[in-house]
Amino acid sequence: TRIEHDLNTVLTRNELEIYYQPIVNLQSMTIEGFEALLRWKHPELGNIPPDDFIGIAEGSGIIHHIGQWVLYNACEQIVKWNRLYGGESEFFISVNLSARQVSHSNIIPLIRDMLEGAAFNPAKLHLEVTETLLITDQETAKRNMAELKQLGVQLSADDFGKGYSSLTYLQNYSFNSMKIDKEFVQDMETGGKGKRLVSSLVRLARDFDLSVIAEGVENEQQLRHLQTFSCHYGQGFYLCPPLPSEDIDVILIKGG
Ligand code: G
Ligand code: G
Ligand code: MN
Ligand code: NA
Repeated sequence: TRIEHDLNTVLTRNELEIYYQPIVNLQSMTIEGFEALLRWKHPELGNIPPDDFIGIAEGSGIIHHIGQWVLYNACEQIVKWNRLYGGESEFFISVNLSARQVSHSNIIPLIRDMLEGAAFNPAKLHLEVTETLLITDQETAKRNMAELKQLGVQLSADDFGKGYSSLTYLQNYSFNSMKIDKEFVQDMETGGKGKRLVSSLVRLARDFDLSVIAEGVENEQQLRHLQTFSCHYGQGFYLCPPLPSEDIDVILIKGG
């Protein structure tokens, strides 16, 4: 296909861009970190969302090159923001890893080299993984996750609750944080059990000593509910959409 073909030159043609979405502390309402979200600006097809090409990139193996590119660029960006606006507490950067990346033999040296080269505080690198991806090659994934943890980076359970066997998943991998999937956050309004589901997830996270991030916060009411549940962090269009780095600069210059 066209996408498959053009993916091969996406890096040499410099067509990828990282958008950054602030992750906000819901108590202080200040930005503490950012999620890096990949965007492909195709010269003819326009913006291609990651869901339309990540899977294909995994199939062809080019995901490893793309993943390395995201990691290096996102970390370079956060080092810059920390130097300019970080103050005493540094911002963290949260990067998505796909299945193929987590179970690839190269992931450990890749991240180790990146951390050393950038003189980057490993605890400020959060790696987001989804449970569906870890069931494909469990043994390697498990070993690599343990080694990543040894490097001092933080592991985040992305889209939590969407798959199955979520509780085994929390037991098998030593996550530092849980991201509550946006579907649950959106369901809080529809009445029924939506609110109770989210408050249970927040409590579950706390019981496992995980920090908890609610995704897809789209309005004031959702924000209030999450604050009532003492959810640590929020992320979503109501707080701030994913933006190009120049736009984040403007926000940080104004003081968040
Ligand atoms: O930004 P958006 O909602 O369109 O992202 C869609 C999906 O693409 C999300 O599930 C996200 O995890 C994934 N994604 C975004 N950026 C990256 C990336 O750099 N690497 C990988 N593997 N997935 C990404
Ligand atoms: O799957 P993952 O959680 O990694 O990806 C996050 C996705 O959610 C990104 O594609 C991002 O663009 C999208 N996103 C961020 N904020 C909101 C929001 O408030 N509502 C919705 N529907 N999507 C959001
Ligand atoms: Mn994510
Ligand atoms: Na994801």
